[in-house]
Amino acid sequence: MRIRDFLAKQATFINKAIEKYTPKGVPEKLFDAMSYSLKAGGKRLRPILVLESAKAVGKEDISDIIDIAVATEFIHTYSLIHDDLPAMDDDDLRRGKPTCHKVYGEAIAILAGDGLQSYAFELISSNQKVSPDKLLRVINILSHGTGIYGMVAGQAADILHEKENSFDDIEFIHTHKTAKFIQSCCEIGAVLGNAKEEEIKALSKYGLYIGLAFQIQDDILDEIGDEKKLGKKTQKDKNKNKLTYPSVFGLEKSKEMAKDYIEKAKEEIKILKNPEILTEIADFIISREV
Ligand code: GRG
Repeated sequence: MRIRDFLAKQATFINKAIEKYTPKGVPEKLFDAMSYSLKAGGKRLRPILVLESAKAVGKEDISDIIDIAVATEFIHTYSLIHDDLPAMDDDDLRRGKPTCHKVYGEAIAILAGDGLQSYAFELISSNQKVSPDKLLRVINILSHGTGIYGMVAGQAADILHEKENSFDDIEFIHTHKTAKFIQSCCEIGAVLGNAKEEEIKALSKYGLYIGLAFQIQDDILDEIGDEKKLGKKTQKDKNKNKLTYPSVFGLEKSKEMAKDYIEKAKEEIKILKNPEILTEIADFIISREV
């Protein structure tokens, strides 16, 4: 099966799981806003990486960790809702649909994001099948990768930076805003798959490298991507004078750099029992158009 078909099948599987784990019994408008953004589509890459990383180290039955994979998509959706707010990127369209705050207003959109974030950790800590020590490690990895040492730090740097065309700035932003979360998902899958420490390290590096390549590809798509396919406006970063790989290194060099990261990622996972799918996911990251 081609990797695109495989990923589409996995996304359908994750969508069903999202439906199952979407929190019930919350005020109606808050529920509607959370569920609107969760159902708006998306590649579901982060939960897929959790599950495929676990399988790559030999886990065969993943039925006990699906809620944990879903929790990563809840965090991702929160970050997109907040990223689209007027105070941040100020976007009207996401995944081809009006952004959460355009439909439900800013206050409810902020709360929907907050709710998804905290519920993600409630969901993980409520898992009864994985041992408590493993769950604690998962929570530590995820909060580190998405919080003030990861995604939130990167978002702050992205907003606060003064454009200097410096490699250090752009590397910090991309590593923290995007790559660390993706890295966390691969590490979490490794931990849940009972990986040895050297395998966790290999998946951690794999995650970091594909995460960096992922954001470089995002920058490239912002520059030359198709608005219809992407479901959002392009050229936004350029118009806002944001620090991106193409703005610092040019388009061709950016493509080369993304490819180099993908080669390094694939090299790292050669030691794993089943590296095939993750190898194909790595290649997909820089060939994707959405
Ligand atoms: C703490 C108030 C507050 C806000 C935080 C941290 C943050 C908001 C936003 C940063 C997250 C962000 C937008 C990073 C960019 C990463 C990126 C390329 C997102 C798009 O991911 P895809 O392509 O999206 O996986 P789909 O739609 O496929 O799920």
